[in-house]
Amino acid sequence: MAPVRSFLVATFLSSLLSTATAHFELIQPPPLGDGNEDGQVNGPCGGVTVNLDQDAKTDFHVGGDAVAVLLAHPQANWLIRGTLDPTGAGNWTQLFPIVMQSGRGNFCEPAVAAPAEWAGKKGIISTVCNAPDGLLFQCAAVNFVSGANTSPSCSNGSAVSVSFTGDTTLAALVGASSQPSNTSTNPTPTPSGNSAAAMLGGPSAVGSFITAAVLLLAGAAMF
Ligand SMILES: *[C@@H]1O[C@H](CO)[C@@H](O)[C@H](O)[C@H]1NC(C)=O
Ligand SMILES: *[C@@H]1O[C@H](CO)[C@@H](O)[C@H](O)[C@H]1NC(C)=O
Ligand SMILES: *[C@@H]1O[C@H](CO)[C@@H](O)[C@H](O)[C@H]1NC(C)=O
Ligand SMILES: [Cu+2]
Repeated sequence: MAPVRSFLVATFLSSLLSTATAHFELIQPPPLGDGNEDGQVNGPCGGVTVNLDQDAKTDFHVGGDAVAVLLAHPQANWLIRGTLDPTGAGNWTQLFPIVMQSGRGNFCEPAVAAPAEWAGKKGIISTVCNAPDGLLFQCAAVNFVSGANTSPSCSNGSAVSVSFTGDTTLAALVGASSQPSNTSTNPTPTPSGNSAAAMLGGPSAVGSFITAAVLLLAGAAMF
């Protein structure tokens, strides 16, 4: 390996190590809490006590609205869930299939839907990150409103790729009705030429795990 190249690799690796303690941020809807990441290991809401009567709330359209996060780890799985339970203690409903993010940076899912009957009620949107250092939690207090947000303003980081995945740890954090009936076996992924984006647009998650793995290996091979 040429000296310049090994220097670049060393610089890259040390930058990885220096950010290894960072977790994630919920960007949209605006999160509860003071942004202190130390509490994030505590469920259900990152150590924040929720008070839906007093907490500042933003509107969340049950027909589809944006959930955006910033991941400081190179890879993690995401669960997006919601509840009307004013404490966040339970009754969590899964609002989007579990996905794996590869690459640090922003992930924005612009059309996360909630049950239609939640419109007109207050509740909590929560993102749970299954990261290399464990489960990490953040919550947002919202007013669920009818309709869909047709102009969500958030974007994906250029280094970020996202694909459907299975994660029994995350699946266990939502109610039985929204869990897969059988989490002991995952369907065998089959290779696919579709991009992760195309797969996220449709119901088929098959092959996304392999897609993500290939992308990771391709990234590693560059060094
Ligand atoms: C949880 O959901 C059940 C069924 O919808 C409901 O009866 C119960 O009151 C809910 N509990 C809380 C704390 O919201
Ligand atoms: C889960 O799926 C496997 C394979 O299809 C099956 O053998 C097993 O009985 C299922 N378990 C449950 C609890 O449904
Ligand atoms: C971000 O990427 C995911 C996965 O490809 C995609 O579903 C989503 O629509 C993208 N977000 C935006 C704002 O384009
Ligand atoms: Cu972390």
